[in-house]
This record gives sequence, structure tokens and C-alpha cells, in this order.
Amino acid sequence: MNILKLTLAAALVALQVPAFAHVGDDHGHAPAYDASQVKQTPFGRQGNPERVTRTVELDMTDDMRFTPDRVTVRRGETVKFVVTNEGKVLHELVLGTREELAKHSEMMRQHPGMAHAEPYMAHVNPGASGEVVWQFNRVGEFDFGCLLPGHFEAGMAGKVVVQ
Ligand SMILES: [Cu+2]
Repeated sequence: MNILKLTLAAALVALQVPAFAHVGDDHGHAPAYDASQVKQTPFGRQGNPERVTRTVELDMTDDMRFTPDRVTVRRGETVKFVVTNEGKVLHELVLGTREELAKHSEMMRQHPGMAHAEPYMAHVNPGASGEVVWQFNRVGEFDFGCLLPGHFEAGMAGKVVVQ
């Protein structure tokens, strides 16, 4: 009797695990800030949430636009992007270089359910807000986009100019 109960409990737990690990409408959360894990990229690096020097609000809409679609920052600034999804479908903010975004967008088209969570992206459900804290420590013109299938191609992209 007890063994049966235990088996049943174990089976239930096993059944629930995939539900928790599921990566559907929200493909996981970006890892929390850990200074030892921060990697330099061509477009900057993950920012320390305790050292944010500026907050930039971005809106995402179902007409495949970011507002604003151009942001200017000074080199060294740690920017907190607060991205709000005003639409009815999932959108995401992904920072990168134009080349990387195009490559990533192509990959998303081939593997639409692909799970990914990186410090330079936020997946935002309709009506919700997400955050990306990023330090722009390199001068240049970088890009951001929504890489859900078809969105980037439809023009859901913008620029960050670092001076
Ligand atoms: Cu989108």
C-alpha cells in the first residue's frame, strides 16, 4: 500500500517536471547577474543591476515595431531596458550586432520552439514587461530586434548608438 503510494507520488513528480521545464510561451529567464560569469561581446556586456545609470523604456507592438527604435547612450553607461509588450502575441528584445541578429533570426525560423535565455534578451508575454540590464562599454552602432519568426523580417528592429 505504502509502496504503491510512493510509486504514485514519484510518478506524479516525474510527470510534473516537464511542465516546470517547459519552454513554450516564455522561453525561460535570463540568468541572474554574476560578475564572474559576465562575458564581453562586441556590443557590450551584461550590466550589474545595482549600477544602472539609466532606464530606457521600450514598447513592443503587434505592428512589429519598437518605440523608440533608436537609443543613444554614452560609452560605459549601464542601461536598464524596460520592455513592455503592448501586443497580443509574444515579443522579445534581443540586443546584438546586425550580423548576429540576422543569424539568430534565421535559426529561430528553422527552430521556432528553440529555448534560449541570455543576458542580452528578454521574452515578454502580451501585457507584461521584461528587463535587460546591459553595459555598453564599446563605441559603435548596435542593433536590437524581436527574433520571433517573421517579426525581425517585418522590421521589428532598432538601433543603439554608443558614443
Ligand atoms: Cu515580435
